[in-house]
Amino acid sequence: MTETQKTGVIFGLANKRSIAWAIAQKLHQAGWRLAITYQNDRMEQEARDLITDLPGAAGFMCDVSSDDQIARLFDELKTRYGLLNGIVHSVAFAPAEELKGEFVNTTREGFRIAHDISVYSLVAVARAAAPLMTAGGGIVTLTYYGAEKVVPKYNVMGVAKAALEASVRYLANDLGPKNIRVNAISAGPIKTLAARGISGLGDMLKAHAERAPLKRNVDPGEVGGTAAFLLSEAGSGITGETIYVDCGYNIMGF
Ligand code: NAD
Ligand code: 0WE
Repeated sequence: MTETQKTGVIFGLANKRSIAWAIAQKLHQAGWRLAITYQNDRMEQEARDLITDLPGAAGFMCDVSSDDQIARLFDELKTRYGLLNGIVHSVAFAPAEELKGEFVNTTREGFRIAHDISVYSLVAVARAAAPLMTAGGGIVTLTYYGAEKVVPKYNVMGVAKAALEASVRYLANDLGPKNIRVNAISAGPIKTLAARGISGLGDMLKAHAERAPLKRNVDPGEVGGTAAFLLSEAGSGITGETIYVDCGYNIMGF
């Protein structure tokens, strides 16, 4: 197994509800060797307890707002693994105040932070990873419908996700010649840490389940399965895309 085993790096594990964790489990089941990153020492214990459950997986700290930490992480990954086949970017952040009132009140600093953490980090990670992806590979990020239609209170995150989806296309063009594919998964709403603070999330989940063709909400395992598909040979012809894993919600006009 070892000589054909693929190695992947997953950014954005906070707890067992994280989409990153659902993706880690599916990739692990598919035979991948995993490096999993968490943001800081506050998240370390919970992340490490989970990572221990996946034999062969290793945990690393990386705050993606720091060029230094990204450089050090990839130095370490290069020493440890040499070659990388897949990257999962499951990171987003905007200051809490920005997800409360109206978008028109977005501050300069809130706009900057949202784009730095949620968008630029993908570009930085892709650039650092590409030299280690010498056999080609895949990069997957997570987006949300608020990128293309107004979702009240998603505000600057919607604008950041639009920039993220555009970044996926530009990265796909740059990295395609190296046989590195870059795609986004647009997931329906899921009750994770990043969603739990949102007032009215319960109502949103209910409305989503009522309007979606599948008449239910998406399961994080379904997002994980799609990430594993995109990073597998089965996804070899797909790049620059945003794939919806939302029980069909986005296709409805009314
Ligand atoms: P989560 O809170 O479990 O994951 C978000 C992660 O981002 C956390 O692990 C957090 O530590 C990390 N993060 C934030 N700032 C960081 C930084 N500076 N450096 C490194 N890591 C940082 O929540 P989630 O719902 O699993 O979110 C994962 C991704 O999925 C995000 O991009 C989110 O926008 C996207 N998404 C979520 C939903 C949803 O409804 N939950 C729907 C569609 C897309
Ligand atoms: O991308 C997200 C959430 C991203 C997020 C969440 C938080 C909460 C805590 C980014 N930054 C922060 N900052 C914090 O301080 N989702 C797709 C989930 C989500 O968030 C919403 C949603 C949905 C869905 C916010 C408003 C409306 C809907």
